[in-house]
Amino acid sequence: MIRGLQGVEVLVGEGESSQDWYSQYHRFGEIVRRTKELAANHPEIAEFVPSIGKSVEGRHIPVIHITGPQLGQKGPDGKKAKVSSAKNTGKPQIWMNGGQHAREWIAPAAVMYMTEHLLKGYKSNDPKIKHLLDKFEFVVAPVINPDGYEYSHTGNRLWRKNRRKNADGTYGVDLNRNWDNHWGEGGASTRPSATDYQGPSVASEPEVRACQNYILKEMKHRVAGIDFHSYGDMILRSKGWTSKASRDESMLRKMGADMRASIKHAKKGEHSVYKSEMAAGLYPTTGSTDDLMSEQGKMWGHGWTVELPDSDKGGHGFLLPASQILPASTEVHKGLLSFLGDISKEHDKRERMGAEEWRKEVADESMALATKELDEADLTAHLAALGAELEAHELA
Ligand code: 0X9
Ligand code: ZN
Repeated sequence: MIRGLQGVEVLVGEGESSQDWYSQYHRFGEIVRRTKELAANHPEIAEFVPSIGKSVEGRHIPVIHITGPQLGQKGPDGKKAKVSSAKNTGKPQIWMNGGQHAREWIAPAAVMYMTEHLLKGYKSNDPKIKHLLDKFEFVVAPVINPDGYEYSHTGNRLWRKNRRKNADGTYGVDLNRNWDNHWGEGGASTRPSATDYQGPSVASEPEVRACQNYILKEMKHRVAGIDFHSYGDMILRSKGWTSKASRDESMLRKMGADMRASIKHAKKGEHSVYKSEMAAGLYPTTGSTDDLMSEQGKMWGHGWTVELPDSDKGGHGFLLPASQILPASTEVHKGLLSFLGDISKEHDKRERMGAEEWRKEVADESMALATKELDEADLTAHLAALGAELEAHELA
């Protein structure tokens, strides 16, 4: 209970009227303004990057870097930081983004909430958050599809894609089908008018190129990432382009289950029940963010997709009422802390064992898990056959 109260204090005690800010959805400009303001109010632990690239219509896509203070401290690479900066500190980096799909308004809102909680938690000496920020550097992009997001406010509330003018006169590429991972291999449409149009070529969209370049070129110490969407209450792990399990399945499954459990326990009686599953279990897609982070990005903690809820009781689809922003954000924030706690443990283990040994252990555990499941499936099939045989015998 005390911990719960502390959370509230962090939000109310800051003079930025946080509770109010999360009582409505905001336009892109306001989200950028607030991100900048949050960074300015926490200069020792945050750095606002105004643009990692521009959208089709020319909007700048900003990110915020967040980490424990660096001045004069030795980073994990043994080098002393020359200036106080929250950017490129040498610490393991975690990417988070919202707003890849325009209409999924809860994603930018929840990402802002989590960002704010990391900053304010550090300031108020929350031990868990302090530990995480001292250890990791976060790179957060609240809205990576600003044109689509704006259009969902001004044109069509249910718009999903960006605002590219396609060759046939229709609009929009589904950004989450356009990334440089197995692009064009299925699970996406080649029809420009389709909501899941993959685009004319791989990474054809400037929004995708901006994020992809930043992740692959600027984030040299990337270890994990989460792409927030809605809706469906889901924690989606690798892989997304094929239903073949990842060689890291044992670790991923545990992380997903832990995250799910911590959301379930976020607030007694008033939580969403998330499912934890392989992304391709929902449906396989190609050209998606999560797989790019795991594969091209080689993040050992993988790329994930989280599908936020469509209400406490279900039924609003993408039109989650603004009154649900805080409940949905609070619980997913608990999930994020669990996710980061697990990443932190694995990180320590990996440092202790060495990357190669660690990788081997995770792969061995995953293999054992698969074998056990095969055995169990065999046993189930065997028992079923036996049952049928007995039944036939009885009937005879
Ligand atoms: O289809 C998507 O892009 C995501 N779902 S949504 O309803 N928000 O559109 C899920 C993507 C999951 N990841 C992969 N399949 N790779
Ligand atoms: Zn989505």
